[in-house]
Order: sequence, then structure tokens, then C-alpha cells
Amino acid sequence: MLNVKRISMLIALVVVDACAAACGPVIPSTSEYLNLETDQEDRPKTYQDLVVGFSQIGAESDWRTGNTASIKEEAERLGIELMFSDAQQEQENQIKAIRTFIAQQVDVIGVSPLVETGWESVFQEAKDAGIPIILVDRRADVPEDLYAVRLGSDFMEEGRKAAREMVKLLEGKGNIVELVGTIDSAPANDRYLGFREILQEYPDMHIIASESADFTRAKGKEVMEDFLKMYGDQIDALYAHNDDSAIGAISAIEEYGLEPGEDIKIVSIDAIRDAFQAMIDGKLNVTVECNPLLGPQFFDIALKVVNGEDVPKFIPSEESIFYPEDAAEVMPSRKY
Ligand code: GYE
Repeated sequence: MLNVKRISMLIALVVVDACAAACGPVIPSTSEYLNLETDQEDRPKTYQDLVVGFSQIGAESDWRTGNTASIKEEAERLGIELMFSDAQQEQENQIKAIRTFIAQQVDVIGVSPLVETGWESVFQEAKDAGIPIILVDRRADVPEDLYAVRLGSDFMEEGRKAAREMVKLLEGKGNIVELVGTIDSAPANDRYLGFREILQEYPDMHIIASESADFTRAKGKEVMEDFLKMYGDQIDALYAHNDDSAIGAISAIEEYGLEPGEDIKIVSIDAIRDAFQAMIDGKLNVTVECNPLLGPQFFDIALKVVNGEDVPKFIPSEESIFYPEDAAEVMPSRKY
């Protein structure tokens, strides 16, 4: 409601605006102030004011379920109204969810894009409606003005770290098979490239096969079975783009009659609890951490963005690398 103080401020602004053309462009336009007045917003929003739409990819891995839990728990803790949509691995469903959030006029939209391409028009629709997009976890291949900020991991660096670990395990020499993540997803693209960037310095290390396992255990097992049929014990090592696909592959290797972690060295990414168990059991050699617990940082950024505060375009999550010797000690503290 307009109080006396606000009305007099408005009159003063109209007067100021009348002079704006003559007095120069430094004075903000009346409409900017009028917008503020009609919105009745003269204080920054708090968490309890926020309505947030979140478009999640699905539940393909333990990483993803950890990520979902972190977002839901943090929204609950902060008293944020969260509209959560699970796209079940379909980009089409994510696009529909974003359109619904726009129609519902949420304050901010979080999205983890399944694949890199195909987001421009729907992000533009959000921008036109004045709703900021925050990319959580995966990147989208769109011009920078179509999203406010990306929060997530440096997937190229994860690929490089995995390669450096592989070089150590194989002492610079051997045949590697690779389980790629979801085709056209940012982590699959970058983990593929980052790994090769390091490997090119080691001419005796060869990637003899590379196929997508879609970040799942079921596909990891299936594709590893094919690799074993084709190459058998010529395979010295496996590079899996995530732990779930590595765990699927571990069963395939055991069923084939070889020892995972011994006959075939394995490096994967994520650092889920089951990867720690696999390291304790001697079946996995290294896991490179990719942190899914992004809920707290996401809502912190969302509030800043909604309140017009400056945020960097990319905010990296903190990560490390884990080995079998530390697995038993670290495992109890793992939350995903
Ligand atoms: O590594 C994988 C998940 O986008 C970083 O998606 C994420 C990846 C993660 O399915 O397990």
C-alpha cells in the first residue's frame, strides 16, 4: 500500500523526471522507480519470500539422487517454496517444466541441463519474462546473457585428474577402455576431452574402445561386457565417466573371470559411497570427486541474483581425489 511518504516520493520523482531530458541522463527514469513502487518492494527478499522452480535431469546415478536430496533438504531448511520437477532423462520434459515455471512466475529457475544443446529459445522465454536462470551442475551451450550464473564442477579438470591417475596406475603404458557419460552432456564432453589432453603426452597409452554408458550401472555392465568380448585380457584399464557405470563394469569384469582393480585398473569420477566400498574391496583404484551437494550454494546464489547482487558467472564446487588406502576412514563421512 502507498503511504504518505511514498506518495510524496513519487511526486518528487515525477518532478525530477520532467527535468530529466533537460538536466541530462544521469537521473534514473521514473518508470524504474514506479516499478519498485507498484511491486511494493522496498526491502531485499529473504529466503522465505522465494519461490524457486528446479528442473532436475532424473535419477540416473547416486550422484544425482544426492544432488536432489541436497536441493530439497536445503529448501525445506530455509523455508523456501520449491517447485521440483524430475525430467526422467528427457530434455523435452525439462523444457516443459521451465515453461510451467515461467507461467507460474517463480522468482528464479534452477536447471541442470541434460545435454548441452537446444536451450536457447526456452532460456530466452525466461529472460523475456524477467526470470533469471541458474545452471546447476551441467553447462548449457547458450550465450552468456541467457543465464545468470553456473554453479558446478570443472569437468575438464576432472578428466585431466582421472588421466593423471591412470598414468600413475599404468606407469605410462597400456590399453584403456572408456565408458563415456550421456552423449552431448557437458560432463561427458569435458571428461572425454580433459582425459585426452593429458594422455596425448603418453604415446604408449592407448584408448582402444570408447562408448557411452549413459552414467548408469546397467549400461556400464552391458557396454563393459561388449568390450570384454571384443578385447578380453588385452584391456589393462577402464576409465569410467562416473562411479555408477564403473560399478556396473566391475560386475561384468568379475563375471568374465578377471579381477577388477587388479587385472583391469579402474579410475572413475564422483566419489559416491559405493565407490568407497569398491575401493575397500580392492575393486576400484581411484575416484575423482565431483560434489553434488549443491543445495546450500544454489539457494545462496538464487537469493543474491533475485536481489540484484553481483555474482560471478561461474562458481566452482570444491573437490578432491580419493584412494583405496583412505577409503575406510573417509567412507562414514560421505553423504552421497
Ligand atoms: O558425474 C553423474 C551424473 O552431471 C556431474 O551426472 C553430473 C554427472 C555425474 O549422472 O554421475
